[in-house]
Amino acid sequence: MLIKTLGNGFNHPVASEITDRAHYEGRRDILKLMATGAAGGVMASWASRQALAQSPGLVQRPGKLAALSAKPSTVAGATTMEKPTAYKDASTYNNFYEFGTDKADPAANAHTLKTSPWTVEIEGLVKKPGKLGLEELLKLSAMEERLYRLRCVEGWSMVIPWVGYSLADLIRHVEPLGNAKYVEFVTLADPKTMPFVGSRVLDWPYVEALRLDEALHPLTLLAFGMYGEVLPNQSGAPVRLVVPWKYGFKSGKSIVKIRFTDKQPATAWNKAAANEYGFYSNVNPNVDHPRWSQASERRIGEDGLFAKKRKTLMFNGYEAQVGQLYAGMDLKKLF
Ligand SMILES: Nc1nc2c(c(=O)[nH]1)N[C@H]1C(S)=C(S)[C@@H](COP(=O)(O)O)O[C@H]1N2
Ligand SMILES: [Mo]
Repeated sequence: MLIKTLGNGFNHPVASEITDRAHYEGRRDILKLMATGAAGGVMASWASRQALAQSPGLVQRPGKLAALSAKPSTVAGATTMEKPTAYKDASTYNNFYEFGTDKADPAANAHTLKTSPWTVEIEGLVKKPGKLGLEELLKLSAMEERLYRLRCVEGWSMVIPWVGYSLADLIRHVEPLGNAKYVEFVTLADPKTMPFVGSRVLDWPYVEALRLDEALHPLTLLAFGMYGEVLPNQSGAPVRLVVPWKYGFKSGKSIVKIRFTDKQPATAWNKAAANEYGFYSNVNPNVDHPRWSQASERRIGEDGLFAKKRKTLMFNGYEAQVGQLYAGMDLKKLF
């Protein structure tokens, strides 16, 4: 049996299946079963997935949500021919410093994150400030699936099928004022559920920001899911940003506030080490990190530790789509 219907209306693969079937390809069979009704049709409400998301276990998957059913994106550049990273790798090797600084820490610790109820507050230079509940956010635009490369500043990369919609759809909804030039993303900092908030690694909350035109670029994704399912906590549930042409740290996880400003916001990594992490942080193989090269990268799950690395591409391979945003800028100075 592939699918077990939980009392709370949640469908998910049983544990023994998960280990073998953690790959994206495998999921398709499961979805087919669900579509034919063989698995029991009831889709979970947002709240009812809590029980599962909070159970510790590295590759336990949160499951599907009707609101997340997505069509492949038609946005230019939103799909790559590259092979998606296995779910198991993408969900157990990442950064979410609120849960620890080791790559395995977020998957091991983020089960304490409480993702429901959740609101995102819209602040600053907009016509329509206020709070948006997660359900409102989910309904704001049509969900798309996008296969994006994401490259960490540390030199590893992944290819993940995200589910969400262009952040631009939310921005247009709240109507920025003429003097809004930047968009700041403030993420959750809850010392009760996030064991490392309070450590001195970073100045909490984790804050990131984009120039308004970067935020409006159709590739900038407000993501609610990955691999056709709700985001697992360690990947930034219930809502995060994905900015594929910038280093991973620009993509804030578990966002609680979006603020429109006229001044360039101070961002967490820039405050921590301004000489290492600039405001733009576009993936640029020609600008080394002061302590290491950025010319190549290791694809998680595919290349072994000693395998030949891949060449890192300018703007992480999205130059055709986003290069224009930086016309005339000295990207060595404004790194
Ligand atoms: N709130 C928050 N968001 C965050 C981080 C973090 O520590 N806290 N780490 C960033 C970094 S450095 C990377 S590489 C990506 C990793 O995200 P992933 O789960 O998509 O791999 O999340 C980014 N977003
Ligand atoms: Mo990163």
